[in-house]
Amino acid sequence: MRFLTAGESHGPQLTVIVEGLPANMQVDIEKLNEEMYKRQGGYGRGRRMQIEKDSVEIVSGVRHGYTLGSPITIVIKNDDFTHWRNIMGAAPISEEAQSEMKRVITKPRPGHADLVGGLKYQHRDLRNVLERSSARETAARVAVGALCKQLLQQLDIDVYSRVISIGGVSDKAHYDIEDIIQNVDKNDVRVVDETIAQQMRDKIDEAKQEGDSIGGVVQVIVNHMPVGIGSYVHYDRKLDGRIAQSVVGINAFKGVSFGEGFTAGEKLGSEIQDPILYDETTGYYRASNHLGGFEGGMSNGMPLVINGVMKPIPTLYRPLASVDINTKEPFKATIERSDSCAVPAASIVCEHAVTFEVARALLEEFESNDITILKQQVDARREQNINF
Ligand code: EPS
Repeated sequence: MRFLTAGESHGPQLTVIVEGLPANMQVDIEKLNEEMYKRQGGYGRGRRMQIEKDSVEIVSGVRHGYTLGSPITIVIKNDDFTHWRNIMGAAPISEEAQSEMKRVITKPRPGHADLVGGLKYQHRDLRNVLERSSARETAARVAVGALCKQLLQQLDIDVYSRVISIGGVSDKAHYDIEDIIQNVDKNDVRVVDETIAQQMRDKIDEAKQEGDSIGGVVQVIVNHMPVGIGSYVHYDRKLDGRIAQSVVGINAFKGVSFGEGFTAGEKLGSEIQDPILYDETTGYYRASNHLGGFEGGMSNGMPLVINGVMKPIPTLYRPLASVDINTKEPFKATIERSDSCAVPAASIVCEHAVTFEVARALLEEFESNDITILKQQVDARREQNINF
């Protein structure tokens, strides 16, 4: 399975083509849209999300609610385009109109792709860079992940996400999956504990008042994963490795870890490996899950636990020093509309990025032209975990 996204932040639409999902899989468009709306929410988002209503339109590959096995095309309209029609249109414009055109950007923002992207692609209007490097693209990645989530649900695999920390305020406690399911969607910072949620909101308000932005850590959990997805035989088939690439490919993500992650480096071997046990009805399992469900780049049957860190968004109302590319003079002041914190939304993006990679690996592992045949094979693998 593969996908390609296209679209600029203030262009007419985002488009995604997904190829490789099995045929005869039920697709629930309302549920797809629920995931899309979740990404738009979260405390600390800016005004853009009041303009957009990200609902998907499927224009190929699904008929009467079921996949055909052919490429699926999803369109997400940018409602903000009505304000940008002249600036973002595809047709050529006169030189005069070009010189009068507002919103030409020559002042790169530190931490964004602006300067390096302009230099690399020879764009002297840095808008040509930021329109694509914008996190608007993550809406398309959520649409793909939401389709894959419906596939996983039909294979009894569930994916959840939550926020672990924002601006240093943490909710690192270990919760049962049920607690996570019951609480995070009710909460605009996507944490389980409401007291911590309020501390996070205060932290976001504080940053916003100071014209600053704030980052954090998110966690994704994949439950009821069959054993042996991914492979130890080559680095580029390791499922954790693929997930790492996908997560760090999300705008502003600077790192990824699995299970106990970097703290593993501080522990003894006996403290971090998960002892193997056996139960007659469920088969092999681990006494703990320090490794986050991965051994040798393969799922070991325990829940997958993936953590991702998002840096604070670089668009600041209190800008940092930079240099105008026309005058080469220092400046300190372009104010762009922005979010002060997008960590809750990023947890949804991360959830869907992981979902895609898990689905992709499953479809590689098993014969997957048809959903029923795929299900039979996944069930057979679960049986193997008992019979082996
Ligand atoms: C973004 C800047 C803001 C965010 C945008 C990402 O957009 P605008 O410049 O239009 O105010 O709202 O995020 C989205 C549009 C989205 O859908 O998440 C940026 O520079 O990355």
